[in-house]
Amino acid sequence: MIQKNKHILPLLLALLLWGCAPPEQPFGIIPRPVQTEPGRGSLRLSGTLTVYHEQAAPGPQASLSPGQEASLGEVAVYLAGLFSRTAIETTVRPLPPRGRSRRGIILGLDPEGLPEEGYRLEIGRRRILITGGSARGAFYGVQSLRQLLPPEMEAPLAAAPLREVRLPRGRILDYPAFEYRGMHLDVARHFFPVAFLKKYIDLMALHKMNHFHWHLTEDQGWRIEIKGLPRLTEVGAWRKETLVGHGGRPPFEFDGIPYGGYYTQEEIREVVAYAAARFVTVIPEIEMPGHATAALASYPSLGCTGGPYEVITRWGVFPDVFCAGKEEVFVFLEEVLTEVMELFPSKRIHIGGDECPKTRWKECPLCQQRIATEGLAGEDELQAFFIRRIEAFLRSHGRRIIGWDEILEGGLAPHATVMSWRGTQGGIQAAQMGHQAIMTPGSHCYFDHYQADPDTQPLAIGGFTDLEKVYSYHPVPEELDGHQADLILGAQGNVWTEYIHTPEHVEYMAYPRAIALAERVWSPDTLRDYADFLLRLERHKKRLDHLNVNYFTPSD
Ligand code: TNX
Repeated sequence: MIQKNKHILPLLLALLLWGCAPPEQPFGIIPRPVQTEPGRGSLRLSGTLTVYHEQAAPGPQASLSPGQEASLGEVAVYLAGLFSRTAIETTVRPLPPRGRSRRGIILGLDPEGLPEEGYRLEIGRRRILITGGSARGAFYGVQSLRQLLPPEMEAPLAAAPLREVRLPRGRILDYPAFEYRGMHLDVARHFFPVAFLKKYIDLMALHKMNHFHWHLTEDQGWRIEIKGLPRLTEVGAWRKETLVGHGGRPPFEFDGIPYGGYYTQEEIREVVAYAAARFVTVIPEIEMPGHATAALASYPSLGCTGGPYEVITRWGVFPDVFCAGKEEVFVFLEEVLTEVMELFPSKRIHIGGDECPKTRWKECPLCQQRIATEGLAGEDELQAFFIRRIEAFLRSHGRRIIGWDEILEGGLAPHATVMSWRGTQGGIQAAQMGHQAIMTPGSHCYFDHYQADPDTQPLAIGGFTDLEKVYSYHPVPEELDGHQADLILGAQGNVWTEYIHTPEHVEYMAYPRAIALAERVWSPDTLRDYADFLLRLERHKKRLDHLNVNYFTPSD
């Protein structure tokens, strides 16, 4: 009897533990891969490691010119770079013919067998094989592999470099559910340095996000150098002071401290190239016709009244907007957009279109004249006319526009993509009209909202969107199916910065909510499992710690 128990007890215990084991979390990768097949044992890497890639070696010039996507060779160099803080020495080489059985890491391509952004990752006994539908897909395979490597490898200052690394054996097949997986950052209400933008982009890439929406112009500041229009940054990039506390209603209190900054064209090229090397497309936003006071302060004749105007020092929606009756406004915007197109190779350019009060237009003889000569029904149609003209200009240069959902009012410009922010209705309407849409509803995707009890949190704009709510979001509204559902390109997290002054605070608001969204836009809905996500996130936090990310934790 006693003898028997000896064997049965551990067995029972094992069964019990197995029963209570957390839901299967193969490899712990975030976003969760489509298919995983864990193997037995591990692969040990030590000493020297060769990263092979099918394709020619990268040229001597390390940085990418705009519009050019990184090659497989460049992905191999990026991968080798992940080992730079270990004692493992890496070499990058083109794969010799019939060399697929070599030891090391092999990057290959299978454009026929995989979606463009998809990949297969196989960790075998002797080698690691990453096959992408394209270099982009291979890059995502590398990001998954990165998450299997020890988090200490991310640390800027590793105490003692690791001499060896063990990886769990197995296979992964993975590809995204949505083609647009975005994060936005408002650099106009508060300005953030290039070094931080690079970190922001790096974090996006780690979670397989692929669009950075760079909100560059606002009432409170113009942040992009336009060579032909120097006053935009001489005047428009600076405000005399900033509101203190919440801007809901007067009396307002100001800090009396001048504030501003802008990105030179050289810096913008640097950010765009940095993002391209991580397969992140940068979408610039130039706001029009509203949220444009900083531009009007620089060139007052662009407004209906002719000014004078001042760069705004508090938050909200302001009445002075670009005049829709003056030809010079379109000449100005075409000049701005021509320089913008030279800097940003993205197919889509965001032209804002949100929150444009019609107060000035109603009283402006030139706007009223435009309404008459164009046979427009009123100010809403005048806004639609404005957007349509800009859309036609950009389309004649091979670009498409994205606009906030207000661009639906008064008639949608042809080929416009709608960014649905006032709920999901704008996205639904756009898709029903045969237009593409990107979902960023305030209810689930606004990371400037509170994520915990406001009494425990730094001042925020309002709202309440916790991690679970973000994770519950599915970008395709129930109202749509078939072809209309396919027009929903994906979703984006927005970080408006009225109440966010520092990079650390941006991270606090964006993380981990951005990770929850990343999983919802990458992983199939059938794999949605919040409990499993939380378990993986807990482990993933070690990596974020080594990356020095100031993410929010519920106890804060
Ligand atoms: C609305 S979202 C705005 C922004 C504000 C944001 C604050 C959108 C198109 N317009 O100007 O910063 O709310 O949450």
